[in-house]
Amino acid sequence: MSIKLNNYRLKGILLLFILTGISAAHAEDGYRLWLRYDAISNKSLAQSYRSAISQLVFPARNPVLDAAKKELRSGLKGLLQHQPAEVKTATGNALVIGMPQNNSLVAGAQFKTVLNGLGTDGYFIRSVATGGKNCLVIGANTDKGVLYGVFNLLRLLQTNKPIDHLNTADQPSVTYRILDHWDNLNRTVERGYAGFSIWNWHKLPEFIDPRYLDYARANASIGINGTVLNNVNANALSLTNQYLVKAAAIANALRPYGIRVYLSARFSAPIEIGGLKTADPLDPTVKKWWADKADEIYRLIPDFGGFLVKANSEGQPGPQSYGRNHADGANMLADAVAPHHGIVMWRAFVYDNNVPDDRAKQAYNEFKPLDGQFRSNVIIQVKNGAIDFQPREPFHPLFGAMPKTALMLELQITQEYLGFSTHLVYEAPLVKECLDADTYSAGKGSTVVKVLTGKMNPDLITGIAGVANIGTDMNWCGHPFAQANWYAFGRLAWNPAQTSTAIADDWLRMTFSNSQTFVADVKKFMLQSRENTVNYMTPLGLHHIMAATGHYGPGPWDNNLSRADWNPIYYHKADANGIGFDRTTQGSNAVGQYAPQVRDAFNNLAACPDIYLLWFHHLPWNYKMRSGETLWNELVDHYYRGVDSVRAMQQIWNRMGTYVDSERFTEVQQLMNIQLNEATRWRDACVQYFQTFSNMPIPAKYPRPLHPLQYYKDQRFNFVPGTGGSN
Ligand code: BDP
Repeated sequence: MSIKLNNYRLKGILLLFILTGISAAHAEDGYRLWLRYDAISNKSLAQSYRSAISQLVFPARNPVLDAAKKELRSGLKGLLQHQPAEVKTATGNALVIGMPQNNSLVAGAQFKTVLNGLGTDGYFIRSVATGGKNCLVIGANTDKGVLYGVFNLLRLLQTNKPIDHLNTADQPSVTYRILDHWDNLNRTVERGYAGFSIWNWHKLPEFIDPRYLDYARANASIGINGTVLNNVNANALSLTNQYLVKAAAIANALRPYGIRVYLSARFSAPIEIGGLKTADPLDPTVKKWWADKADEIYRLIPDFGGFLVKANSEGQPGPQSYGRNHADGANMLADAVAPHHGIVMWRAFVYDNNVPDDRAKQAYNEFKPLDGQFRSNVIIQVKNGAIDFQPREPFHPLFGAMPKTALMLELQITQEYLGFSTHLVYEAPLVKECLDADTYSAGKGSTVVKVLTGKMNPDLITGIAGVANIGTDMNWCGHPFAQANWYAFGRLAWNPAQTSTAIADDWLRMTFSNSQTFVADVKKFMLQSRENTVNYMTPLGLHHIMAATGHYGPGPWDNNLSRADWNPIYYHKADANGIGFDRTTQGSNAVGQYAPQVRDAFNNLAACPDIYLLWFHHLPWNYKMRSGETLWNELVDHYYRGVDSVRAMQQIWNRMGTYVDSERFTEVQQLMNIQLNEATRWRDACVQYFQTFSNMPIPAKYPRPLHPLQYYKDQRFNFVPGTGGSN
């Protein structure tokens, strides 16, 4: 008896050991992102996958194909607990992967047409019966296409999709799909909320942090093919040989995953590191300096992507400092990289405190007259809205207004204005709102996405950029759900037609669980989450009312920064008569920058959507809304609704413990508590502040604010992340 008991005890200890071993190997700290590759729990499904992929034909003779093969092998091993036999020619059910030049099946006549339409990055996946066996073929014209195809197959397995009758072909809708890192050489990250920069400049070039490879894998899995390593507020030192050698080491690490490296270039670098007296773009010595610099860079990084430039904006130097315009500056750099097939991404985020005009109008005013004057390897990088990555903005009027100029969309993945990394905000709906907006620039249906994807002018290069939310935090993005924004960015850059729902669905399955209940419930609140945040921060078209310093929390009363257009009161214009920025034809006439149909829709109160109301109109507090309520009551209602929806989200999440590992479950719970507190602060601060102008009561049905207005005004937050350590 006692021997038996000991035996049980031993077995128990052994079991415990194995279990802890397993969980330690897979500590769910979020590091694995959406590439977790845990065994598929549905046994019969896993078995059917195994028998469909009993053999593998995958000749891999270069670094990109090697990377794809390695990923496939580790994915299959994890998901199916199985390694298919590798064969030269399939003799059973097989996965056959290749390009026409290295695989006779892919080279066959049946795939000619599909391959012709795939371009460089596309791929097809097709189930075919050949010689009595079933083969699943992934084919592409290039190794990169193969890489993307492999990741797509893995996604199908990870999300438990059928793979027996596949017939898909896919290719990206834009050429340049880029992450912009606002990372400084000292490893602080401007507007970064997930730790320090992942680029370890001090230890480069010798030390290649394994994170670089996982970063590359994650990006390749969603189709991202470029990364700008350094902040747009650039330090000229990043263009010195000392740092270029380090950038080259990163480029080498990322290359097998199809990712090219770009650098933000400080326009005055010829003076700062080149010893020249001027950075005038028309000066021959300056031109030569940049041409030589480009040659030097390409010697170190043969596939260097090009430059990103923030010029004459927020104190950055630029061509205007020399009486030249943006085209002069961009073209000079474009000429320097053109012989190497590089591009210049020139930002349109410009506004000038000395120009007594609505900030929302200034980018258009400066860039529109230059339409058609940029070199063909220049792409103008335009933020989704005309102010600055706000929780909600109408689309930027430059989209559609420069038909002869390549424009790329700039999005902000990092949540500078969306609650940093403590608020759960799924950004795909925000992105879609911009992509689907109709510019009417060439009649109905001239959507932003058509402009971006070259449908309006096929001669132009195309791209989408997102400001990264990545740092050294173990889970990369600070909030487990912030990973969804990195993920969704890549998926939408690849294919803007995908829905927010479909992307959330995939991400949840890959990141957490394939359980129907889990996916359905959590997806629902993800899709709602951005609207929640708009409600408790900036409802009805309000914008830029966050605390002026550090942009953390509400600060609608702030009015002490040196520039008028950095202060919240500039934007909400609340007074005894009402609230909102009059951008109508009677006001700043920012509406006049849109095509007539859009202009009229925004200009006329009867047509202006409620979501943009106070963006375009200054209205009295008792203005009667569509709902029949006064503007004041409706504003208050949005703030309260926003907070309530955070609570609703918490309630759903609290039921999800059985589907999620305890680490991430608890982490999200704790972050949601922070979000609830901060949302409540936003609500109570804003409602009471605006009440000082409206002099109208908070309707009795709502709970009273937790503290008086002065309490919120008096709060100071030191060391807010993302400000480079300056406060
Ligand atoms: C603003 C950020 C600032 C950036 C700027 C930009 O607050 O840190 O430098 O955008 O895009 O939103 O250049």
